[in-house]
Amino acid sequence: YHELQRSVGIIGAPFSKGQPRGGVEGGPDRIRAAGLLSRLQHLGCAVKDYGNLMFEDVTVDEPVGTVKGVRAVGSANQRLSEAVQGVKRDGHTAVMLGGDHSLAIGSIHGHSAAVGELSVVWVDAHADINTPLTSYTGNLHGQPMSYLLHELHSKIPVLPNFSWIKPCVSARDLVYIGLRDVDPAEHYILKLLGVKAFSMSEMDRLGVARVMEETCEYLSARGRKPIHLSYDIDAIDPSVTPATGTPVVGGLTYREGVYITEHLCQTGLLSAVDLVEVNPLRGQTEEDIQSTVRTAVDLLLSCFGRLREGNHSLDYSLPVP
Ligand code: HAR
Ligand code: MN
Ligand code: MN
Repeated sequence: YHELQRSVGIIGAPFSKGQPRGGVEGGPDRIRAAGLLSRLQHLGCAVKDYGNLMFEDVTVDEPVGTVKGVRAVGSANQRLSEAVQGVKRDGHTAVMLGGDHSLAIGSIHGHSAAVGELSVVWVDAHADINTPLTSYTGNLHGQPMSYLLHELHSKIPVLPNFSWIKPCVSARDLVYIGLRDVDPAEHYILKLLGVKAFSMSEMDRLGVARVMEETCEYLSARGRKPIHLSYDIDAIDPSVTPATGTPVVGGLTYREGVYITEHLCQTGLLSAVDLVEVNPLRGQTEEDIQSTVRTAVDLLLSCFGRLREGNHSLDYSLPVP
């Protein structure tokens, strides 16, 4: 089992204006405080922490139609896109710690600007593919994929601070895993575009091993493009990861959640990872928060080679008495 030396560039994105609940901006620091960096280094990764992004204060940000926080989200994501491009140019696998899931706009945009065509694996209870015109809530964290897909470009109105966003993902290069709370318009879009989706029903029918086999088969049939993994912590069951803004019952077990990242790691194609929607203010107890944060760290470690069977470095040798 050859362990290649991976290098990881971490960007903190303490941003919450893609949704109404405060606290999710505390995700990056909580995840770091749980030992992410040192544990990645113990795995043999070279780690560079780019720190937390500073976002422009957008003071006047009236809703555009029903959509809230448009200017703030547009501007924050433009910054994030540039930061991700920098991390990719430095040669690292990019890790973006959110923050809410509207940040996938900048993360995927920047990733694609740096490396070209991508495969996107979106692990989430939600499809986050509402257009600004279909969203019931007006929350931008329920919409990021709609701005990124070529096929939806003609359905996206002009929005302030969004003009820099160019669609960069094809519907055929997108796979969803874990869906269980999908709005009617989102369901229509998934069917219309023929997006590959493994909802929790498929997880029940096929099991996680087949879901991951089929995911990777499907993606590799379209060429071995770099993979962008966008992992919303609410994909995991709220009994394990309760500290998140929009928990939905019936989610992935811890084991299924980790299997997904172990499997994607083995492809050797993971090129950027988002870990979003950890909200330390949404837990009822400190244990709720810790369980959520610990799971987030474990997901990231298995993206970078941690195996449940155990690991050892190439130069390990037994002590001689
Ligand atoms: N579909 C709903 C909306 O558009 C709910 C989105 C829920 N938010 C997330 N995203 N956590 O994964 O607002
Ligand atoms: Mn999401
Ligand atoms: Mn979600």
